[in-house]
Amino acid sequence: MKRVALTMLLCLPSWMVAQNPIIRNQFTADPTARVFNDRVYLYPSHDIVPPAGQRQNWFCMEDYHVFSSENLTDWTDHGVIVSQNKVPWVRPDSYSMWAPDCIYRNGKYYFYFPSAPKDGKGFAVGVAIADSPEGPFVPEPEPIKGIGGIDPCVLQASDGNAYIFWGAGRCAKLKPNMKELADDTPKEKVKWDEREFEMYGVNCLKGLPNRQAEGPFAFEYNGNYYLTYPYVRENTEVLGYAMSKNPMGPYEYKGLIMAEHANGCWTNHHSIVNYKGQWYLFYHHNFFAPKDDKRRSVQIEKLFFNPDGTIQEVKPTMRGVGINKATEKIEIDRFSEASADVSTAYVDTTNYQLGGQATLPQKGSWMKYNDVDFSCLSDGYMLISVKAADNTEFCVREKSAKGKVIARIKLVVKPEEPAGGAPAMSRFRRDMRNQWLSQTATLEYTPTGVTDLVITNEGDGALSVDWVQFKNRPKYFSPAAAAPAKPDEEGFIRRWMLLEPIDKPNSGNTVFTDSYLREHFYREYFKGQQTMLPKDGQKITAVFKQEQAPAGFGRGQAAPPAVPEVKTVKQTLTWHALDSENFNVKLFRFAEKWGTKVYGVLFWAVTVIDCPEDIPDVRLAVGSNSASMWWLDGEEVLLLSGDRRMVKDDCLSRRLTLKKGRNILRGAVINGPGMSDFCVRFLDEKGNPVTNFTINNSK
Ligand code: FUB
Repeated sequence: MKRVALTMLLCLPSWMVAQNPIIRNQFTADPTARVFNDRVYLYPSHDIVPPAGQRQNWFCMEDYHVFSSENLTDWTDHGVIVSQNKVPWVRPDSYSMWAPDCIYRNGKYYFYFPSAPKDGKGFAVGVAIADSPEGPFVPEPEPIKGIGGIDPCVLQASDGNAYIFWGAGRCAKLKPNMKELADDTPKEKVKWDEREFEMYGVNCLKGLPNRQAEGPFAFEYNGNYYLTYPYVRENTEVLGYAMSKNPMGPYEYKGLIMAEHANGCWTNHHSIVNYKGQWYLFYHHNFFAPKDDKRRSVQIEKLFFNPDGTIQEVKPTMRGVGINKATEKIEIDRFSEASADVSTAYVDTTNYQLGGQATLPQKGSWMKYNDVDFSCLSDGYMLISVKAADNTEFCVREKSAKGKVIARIKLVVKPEEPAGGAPAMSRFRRDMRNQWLSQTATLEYTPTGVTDLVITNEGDGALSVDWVQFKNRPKYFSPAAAAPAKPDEEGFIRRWMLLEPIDKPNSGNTVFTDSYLREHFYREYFKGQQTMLPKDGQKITAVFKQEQAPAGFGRGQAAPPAVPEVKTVKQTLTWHALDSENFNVKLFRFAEKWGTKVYGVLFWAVTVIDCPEDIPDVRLAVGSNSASMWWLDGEEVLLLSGDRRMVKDDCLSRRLTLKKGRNILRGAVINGPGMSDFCVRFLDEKGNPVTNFTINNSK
């Protein structure tokens, strides 16, 4: 039984979206959010595309789903809870399951919903009851007597009573059974369009702006009752509110919660909820169907009160609420704020689900995206999807348009190649103008915790941005562990003391002849170069004479001039005790992280091999990129010259003995304008890896 329940749970559709709209698997409107059992439950109505012959160009809804979330980012669809063909009093082909509400009282969940009754015109309101917020809900056989209208909302007041409000601007007390209006509910005759109706309850919108008012949402906070509701101010709906000291009024109008939707979406409908100390406004907009305002989607914004209890107006955003992990692909065009000149457009107007892109047209344009969590990023870089027409420069900054630079990117259009000349370095091919590019950028600064990102256009051209993502670099090294290391299964030695790279420009790898290497490896760069047993974090000062690199030094450059200029170089460098994640020790990555240069450098590596007994007749087997030299206990045992790739066991030493106790293995690796790494192991007479020793260099 348990297994069945778990399987069902695992099958529930769920998704992660810390942006608006929040529900991505269907259209949703008229959201009522409630907090039950420390989760937010969302009871919206469910817009569908009308089946043939049904409610064309009108609201069309046949059932209700319930959704829930613990963090307003991860949402689960718990499926259908009530549908038109399972409610005894609802006309099964009416497609009129409009805005609902759900409340918890006396150990039960009461789901209130309007629909078209079988035996009449207009709308009635019914209730379905469940033991859990996710259902199953059992509908009452009859609608609630006395309520003619749509959009029920139940207020549980601190006076102990429950009051029901509905779209006709009425409100009445409920009986404790929550299924009937109180016996003393007043009635009045109301004229509408020359017709006279008998209305139950009181007119709570009396004296308030109320043109085409509907969708009331009433709540209590800090001794005040709030009646919030959509009405038509000019041509389409706004969300307004009124306050009172009594649940049934009279209410005094206070102002707007949200203005009209800028794109003309006619309706808005909302609820207000406090979750974990923050107030939120749930509302709807037709982002996923911009040409059809009867197909809507739920959005959320934070809502704030003024000290006097009035509500601050809320601006709709595409950002919504919820926290994005920096390592997610963040649709940054759904910004929380932007300079007035920033515009957005759908990426693909045949598929609105693909979202949008934002254009920052000029120097000074900016957009802010709040609440990005960097705690998942340690050694990171940035990927950003951008489109530009010409050379441009932009930054991702922290918190504000003047904030700390996280990454800076210059997009430089490659100039026409001069005849016969070397191609200029460039990041942006001419034919890639106005194309979407994924640009990679190193980080100048990595924020910590949750912060806001601001993209600033700092160049001369327009810039469009689609998404941004921060990625952790693959881990190449970790600090050497305290316990002695063993060679890996293949005998490779992965624990090394590595010295930050010494500046040693080489005009190319072709210069790595035996004589060149001997001259440069035996040159003294720092004291104790051939004898020291460094400690983790130990600093040394390297002072040495160095030939100046020829102007324009780089890949494919001709040999240096015959009589090079010589200068004295002084560098303060640190030793790092590291365990390599790979069998080959990636010096290039080491230099990226701890060095000032990655090309034209010389690395020193030391490791200490402790043997329980003499191990005779072993050979040191090394592969390195580019060239390297190796010494065992001060004696040169191997030179890998020429322009090499790192290949396992590329060169083997003569027979050696690893003596009982401590053996010091030292290596120097040099590179030109290319990668640099090495792999080292000992092989026995049969070519099998030697593994019966430990490596203890961190001591
Ligand atoms: O969703 C159908 C109707 O549109 C609702 O009942 C109204 O509040 C409006 O949002």
